[in-house]
This record gives sequence, structure tokens and C-alpha cells, in this order.
Amino acid sequence: MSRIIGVMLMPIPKRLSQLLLLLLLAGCAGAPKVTPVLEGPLVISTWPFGKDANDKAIAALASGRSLVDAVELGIRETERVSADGSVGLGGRPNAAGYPQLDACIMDGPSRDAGAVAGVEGVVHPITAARHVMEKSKHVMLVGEGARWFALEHGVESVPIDDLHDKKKAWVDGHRPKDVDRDGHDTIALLIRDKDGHIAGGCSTSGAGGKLPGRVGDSPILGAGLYVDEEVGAAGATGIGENVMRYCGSFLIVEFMRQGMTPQAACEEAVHRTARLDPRGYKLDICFVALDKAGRYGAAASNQTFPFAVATSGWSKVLKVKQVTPR
Ligand code: SD4
Repeated sequence: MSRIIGVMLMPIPKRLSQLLLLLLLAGCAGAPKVTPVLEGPLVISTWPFGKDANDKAIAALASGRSLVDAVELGIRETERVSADGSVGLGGRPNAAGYPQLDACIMDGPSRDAGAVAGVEGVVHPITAARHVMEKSKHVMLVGEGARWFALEHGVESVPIDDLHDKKKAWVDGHRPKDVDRDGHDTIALLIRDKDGHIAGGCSTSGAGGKLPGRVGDSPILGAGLYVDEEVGAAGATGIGENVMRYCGSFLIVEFMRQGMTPQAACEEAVHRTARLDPRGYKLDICFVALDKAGRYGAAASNQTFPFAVATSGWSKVLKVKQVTPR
């Protein structure tokens, strides 16, 4: 206090610069202090199919389920429906003609996380990721090991013996021509409860026609998803290679830590990536984010990006246009 009074008594130019310094120091001291914008819970997720997932997540919280339950139940809905061939076992196959799924989950309050990558024949990879988080001492399992662990813990599965022939044909050089190589989508779902606690999850079948064994951004913490209980959370969709080389979700959370709104932070992450990357804005990346105060935002590099937002009072699909290149 005496320091502030001392500053007030100084000549104006010196006083101004000292005040600016004090404000700057306050801004750098840990998480930003922001006024709550929403009182109740908030969920944001990628693409229009995120709306049903958001509704499930909000309903789960309303019925007293935990934050992590809400994330898992929301994303399971998208995996169950596998509606547009992009998430879950109905998702787009890899170059050898079968789906390999990626997912991760993060819990803000406990700082726990779990992930599975390149998992085959598992109906709910988000549940498998949650089991990794809660029932193993690891954070990520891949491929065969991830499937084994999921089955050990009773995650619903389908037989994968029929994949043997597809894998052998691929190895022998008989490559299918009819694989859907263009499409890709992902659900990244972020949630903040009424007390400001944060969690998130991400699930995808990845980029259509990807090489067998390819892992994208979605199960990688800091790339396809990042949750920081102090600040907020971010999630990504789009071409994973263009997200994971820049730690997109982590970057957004760090921008929010410096005081940016979720909207400004998502846009800034796109601009930063476009400035550094030889592709410029032709990145095909989109982000969603929310912060501890209950604000949300979204941005996309080079397309209109629909995303879904819900509170306990409303549930909508919204759209952002691509950022304006700098
Ligand atoms: C991936 N990011 O595996 C995912 C795919 C995706 O919109 O989100 N596409 O690269």
C-alpha cells in the first residue's frame, strides 16, 4: 500500500511509468484474475455433432456426476453414433482399410491424464483413455497394448481377427484404392463446472487414409487437448500434423495465462502457426477454448468452423469464420 501511495506522490511522467510497471508485475503474477462471466457450467466442443455430446455432458453434471464422467459420457455419445464417419469405429479407415482410434482425457483438479493411440476394435477409446488415467501408473498406451488394457478393464470391443488379412495385404504391397483419404474430424470437448473446475477430452479416428501406425494430435497432451486447472482448456481439430508441431492447445492455454480471452488466444495460436509454418494460413486447423471464468472462443485457419456450446440454460451450434490473415 505504502508503495502505491509513494507512486501516487511522484511527478506525473514518473508516476505513470511506475504505475504501468506495477500493473505489468500484477499481470505476470500467476494466473490472470478474471471476473466470472457465466455462473453455471459451460461446455464447448468441435463441430455440430458436438451439440449432442455437450447435452449429455451438461445432463451428467446436472444429475450430480463428476466432471470426468461428464467428459466421458459426452464423448461416448459421439463415438457411439460415429455419425459422419470421423469419430469411433465408424470413422474413416487408414490407408490399409481399417480404423485406428486415438483419444485422451485430462482432469484439471487432480492434474491426471490418460491417452490411447492407434487402438483397434475398441468401441469407446475415451473410456479406454480414462482407464489408463485412473487404473494405470502411465499416461499413454498405444496399439496392441492399449487394446489389451482396454479389454482387461471391460471396455466394449469388436473382434479384430478380420484385420489380419488387411494388414498382411498392406505389408505385401496390395494397397486398397478405395480408402477415404480426404476426410477428418474429431471431437474435442472442454467443460467447466459451476465452481470453475475444468476437464476435457478428445477422440478421433484421425485423418482418413493415414499410414497404419500414424498418430495425430488428438491423443497428445498439449497438441489436441490441454487442460490447466489454473487457467482454462483448449482443444483442436483439423490436420493433426499442423497442430502437434506447434503444441497448439498448450499454446492457447499459455496465451490465456498471459491474460488473453479464449477467443483472442485461439486466434493468436492460428496467427503464430501461420507465421512460422511454410504453409502460411493453409493449415486446416481449428481450435476451441474456454477459461476458468466461463468465457469461450474458437478460431480456424482457412475455413468456416462450426462448433457447439452449451450451458445449463441453452445449447447451440455456432460458427466462426476463418481468421483474417495478418
Ligand atoms: C488428426 N486432428 O488425427 C485429427 C483429425 C481431425 O478434423 O481432427 N480432423 O489429425
